[in-house]
Amino acid sequence: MQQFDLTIRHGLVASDEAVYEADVGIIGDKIVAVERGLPAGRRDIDATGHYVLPGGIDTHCHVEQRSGMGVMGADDWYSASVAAAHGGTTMIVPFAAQHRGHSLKQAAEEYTALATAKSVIDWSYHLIVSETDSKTLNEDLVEQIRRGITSFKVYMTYEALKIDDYQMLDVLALAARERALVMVHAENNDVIRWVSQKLLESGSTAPKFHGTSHVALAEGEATHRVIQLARLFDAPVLIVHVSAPDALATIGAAQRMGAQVYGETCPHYLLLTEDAMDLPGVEGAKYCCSPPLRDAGSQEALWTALNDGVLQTVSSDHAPYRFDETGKLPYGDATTFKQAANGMPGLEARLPLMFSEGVNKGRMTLPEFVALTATNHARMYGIAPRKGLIQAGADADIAIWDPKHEVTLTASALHDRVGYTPYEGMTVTGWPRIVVSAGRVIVEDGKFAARAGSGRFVPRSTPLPFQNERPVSARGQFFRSLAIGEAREGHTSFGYSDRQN
Ligand code: DUC
Ligand code: ZN
Ligand code: ZN
Repeated sequence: MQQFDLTIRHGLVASDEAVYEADVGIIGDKIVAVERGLPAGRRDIDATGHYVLPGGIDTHCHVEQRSGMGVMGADDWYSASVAAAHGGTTMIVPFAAQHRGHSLKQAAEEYTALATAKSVIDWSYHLIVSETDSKTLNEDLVEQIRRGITSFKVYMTYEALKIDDYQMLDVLALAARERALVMVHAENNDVIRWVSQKLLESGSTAPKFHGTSHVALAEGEATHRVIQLARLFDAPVLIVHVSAPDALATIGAAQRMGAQVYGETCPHYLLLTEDAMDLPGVEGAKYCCSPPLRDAGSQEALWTALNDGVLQTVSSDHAPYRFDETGKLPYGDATTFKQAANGMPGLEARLPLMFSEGVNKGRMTLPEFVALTATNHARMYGIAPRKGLIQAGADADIAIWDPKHEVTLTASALHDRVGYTPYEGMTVTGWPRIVVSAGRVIVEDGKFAARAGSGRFVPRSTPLPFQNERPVSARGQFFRSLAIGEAREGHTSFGYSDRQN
């Protein structure tokens, strides 16, 4: 047997299904053996008392990206990937955003250049599609999908990014045809706009009114609407950052009807409540995100939805806006809830929070934790089997996890450039002692060693919903063919009737 470059021995390996004793042998960037009793490699790590976990994959984070409100985040690909690595995440998939009037192709190329130069861990990106002209959809987007960018996000709110229902139909039809996954920010724009306007007119400007304006039924309505639009084509959709029971009920009902609907939530919806937006002055702006934080009942519903499989992924939705004029407070203390940048940081703390609050508190098992933070992301977004599991043939992306290590979260101890953490002062139990990325030890006992640009682009294959594809209904077939101009009288799929479905 060839000598291993690196071995991780005497630990407990965890997958999305089981936890078991095994050693891991690595040659170059790949795992080549997972079994008991492996001989020591050139470097041998003693993982006694540790879990050996697949490195986290974060498929929803905003890195070096201008937001829908036009604000640039504080983290670039270097700082974001370094922060991710410190928390045990070994692949990030942020967003290359097309802003209106700009080319999708150019957005993708510019973003690729930034990531190539700076990321310290492996990466891909989704696209944000804000235009639906033929060049964007039929040329640029198709080209991107074929080079391995097999998912993209659309917004139903934010004036600068949102697409209307007609555009959504074009997007969903194209995604069904090209086997790409549509991620949706589902909130009813006009409800938010109307409530915000009335609140501002009445002088209600404090951060807590962000929550009032993004009322849960606005999320529920948009979630229901986009699911129905997707069902026209039997197109899969993934609802990102689900925050409330209204949306959860809609997603669950659609799943029970057999619709290919998936969902994601984030640690802040599980662990924080709307009360945080009601801190004195503008302090609450730190906690404004969209959809907003909800109440304790919503938290319980989200934990249950993770257990029941209604939601498949937990992402950070890292949105790195500083608590100053560059991000949260463009008008200082006079900033209204409508002007504060939306989102909060969370890349580095995602795994520790989910481990400490999820696994340690008995809300999920270790395999569920692995599924929700790594394996499901890999499968859902076409990264498996290369990543997301510890198995022979996979990339050697591993977090060697000390389940007893206590860390008190503070802005200064974390590695992003945001300057605050919504979890300031909270102690978590469980942190990665060593992080391995593509066979390289890049974090060891808090010390970091990897150069900017050493992460690699990972082309993604077909997302899970398109693998083992279920038969498309007569309705789906008809509207898919209508979208490509093939539904004509005399054509086999013509004559679809709602009575059939
Ligand atoms: N949507 C996101 O996905 N992230 C931050 C803010 C938002 O509206
Ligand atoms: Zn969003
Ligand atoms: Zn986001």
